[in-house]
Amino acid sequence: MTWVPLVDPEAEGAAPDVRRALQQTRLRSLVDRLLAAEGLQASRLRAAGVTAGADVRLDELASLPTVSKPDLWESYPRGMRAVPDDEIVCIHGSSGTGGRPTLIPYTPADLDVWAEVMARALGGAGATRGSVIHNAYGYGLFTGGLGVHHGGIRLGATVLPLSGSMTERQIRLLVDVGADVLTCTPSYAIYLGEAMRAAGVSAPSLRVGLHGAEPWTDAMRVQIESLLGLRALDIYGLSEIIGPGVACESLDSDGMLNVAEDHFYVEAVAADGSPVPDGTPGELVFTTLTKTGMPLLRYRSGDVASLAGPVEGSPRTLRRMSKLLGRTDDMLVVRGVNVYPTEIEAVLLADRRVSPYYLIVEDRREPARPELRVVVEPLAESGSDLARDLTVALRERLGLTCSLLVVAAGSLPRVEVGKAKRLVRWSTGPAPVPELAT
Ligand code: DLL
Repeated sequence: MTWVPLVDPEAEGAAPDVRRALQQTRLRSLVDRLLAAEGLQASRLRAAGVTAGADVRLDELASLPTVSKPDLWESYPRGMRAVPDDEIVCIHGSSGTGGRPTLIPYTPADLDVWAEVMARALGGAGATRGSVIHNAYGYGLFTGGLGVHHGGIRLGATVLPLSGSMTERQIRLLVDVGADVLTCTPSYAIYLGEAMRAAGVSAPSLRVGLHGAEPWTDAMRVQIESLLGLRALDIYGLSEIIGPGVACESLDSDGMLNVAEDHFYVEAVAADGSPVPDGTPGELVFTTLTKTGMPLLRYRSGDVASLAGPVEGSPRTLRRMSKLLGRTDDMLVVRGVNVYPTEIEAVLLADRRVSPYYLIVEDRREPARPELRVVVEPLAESGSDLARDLTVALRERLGLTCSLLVVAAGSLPRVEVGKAKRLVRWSTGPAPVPELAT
């Protein structure tokens, strides 16, 4: 194995006991900050008998209370802030529920941490000060675009802030500017690669891609690598914790993702909350050791992966996580947008023309072009505008274009006993309803 130089040897290459001591110190200071903020997490800590950071030990972390997404939704729109408003310098977020996004406030110190972990992620992928990063993650509330941007600049590379879409222009710049690093969702990487192939052009300068924000498989990795002629690596993150850069595969991490665990302590737990051993899939639980704007102690991410130690003999001593294996809840991530089936249901059922029989189909037959299909039955004479109106309403609520199909009343399967199945994941085999086959 050729080891890739570390961006921050002191952090990425710390001896495990040195890092653990740092994590312990940071955990105590985090608990003190949470207690001083007197919010929900302070109440939960006090209820668990914690009155000061000095009370907590890293090896007893699993006995401390957790927080989860509904707690964040409850705190909308301010978020679970632990500092006065004038210390917040920006807000990012992702889709949530009830039409409310999950909003995350950042202080300058948080942006600094974000830039640092993203710079390390890019460096682990082989990017250097001389690199040009073609950044096609969306810029905006979504953390993808600006997260990569901060990290690229911290590394001293050149960032091209393309954001998503306008593929023709993206291809032109890929060819003309000659980026060596591509950052975008895996599905967009395939889209871009296919568009380049169709246009008969290539971008030989590309060396590596950092792809994440949505589930992707090794089959997609092979496809991306062959279409774009680069090495495709996985990058993971979530807005609640910081955004991209919580963990990232490096050229030398043997297919797993190095977790920036000096800032984001990671645990993997079973459904009952008990820790699972390394190598066993569990729900990832993150503690933001250094965050100040909205620090989280033991955030249950809903993401499932397994954990492992570093590659043997590697100067990179961080613990690693596998590619994501799934989610504990039923949140769908389609083209980088998080969608809850309940959100779709809310839109459908708000329309008086729609019957309560509907089906949400997560169509992943073409992994690079995941689609959300929604099949509805009209209640009575609905007119020809129903599909169009629902598409608009869903786009407004979810930030995602779904493909709507209105079928004849009575054609969707009814369930007499047990729970109705309103969500189907379709990756192979026959259409879940015959009308979708056409
Ligand atoms: O997607 C942050 C990000 C941006 C990561 C760019 C990587 C690249 P959210 O919008 O808050 O943040 O969505 C977070 O997306 O809990 C996972 O379920 C899913 N997800 C993120 N990265 C991956 C990945 C960003 N590499 C949610 N593989 C997370 C699979 C991922 N799923």
